[in-house]
Amino acid sequence: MKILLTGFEPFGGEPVNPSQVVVQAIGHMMFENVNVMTAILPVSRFEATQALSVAIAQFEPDAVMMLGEAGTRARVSPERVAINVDDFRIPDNGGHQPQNEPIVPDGPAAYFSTLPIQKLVARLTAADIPAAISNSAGTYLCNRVFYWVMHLIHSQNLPIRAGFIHLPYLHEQSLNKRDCPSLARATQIEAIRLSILACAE
Ligand code: PCA
Repeated sequence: MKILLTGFEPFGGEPVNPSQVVVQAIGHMMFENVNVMTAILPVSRFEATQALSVAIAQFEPDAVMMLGEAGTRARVSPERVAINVDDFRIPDNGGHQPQNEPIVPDGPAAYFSTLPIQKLVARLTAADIPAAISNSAGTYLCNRVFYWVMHLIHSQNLPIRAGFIHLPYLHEQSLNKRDCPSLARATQIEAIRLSILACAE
């Protein structure tokens, strides 16, 4: 089985992005029966979706697991749904800040994740890793790439399962913030290793 695993570069003034750290660590691991390909996406509206389209065309994966940072979350959060709206709270790294614009004009309002999100939460929880399904991926880059990939799969009828998982801050990011949740680097890496194994079953 081939899985494309993606993360994002840092944004919003943060020195690192947990999704980039996790993707790079997983990229060095060996999996039995799973061929993991990785890509780090720019936090820039059109470049991010372009990079994803290229990676999917190149790798022809069986599954796409996209990761991103959600700094306010305390848990690893498989997302349930992607919605057809770009409404950026802050400009992306390319300076774009669309307000209330469709990602795909005339596209459907939303797509559900086709990753086994209940199973992922159960596996992580069983491994003592805080996890919960999230019902909103926001309206920034993460929701955008999630929607974009689901639309590509549906419109081209591709045999690919796909979804998005948000990660909390790493401890190093929360140290200078008051009462800010975070998870250890090793815990986040293990969460995604277990998620890949669960998806490959
Ligand atoms: N998180 C942002 C975009 C990049 C990232 O890692 C988001 O949640 O949309």
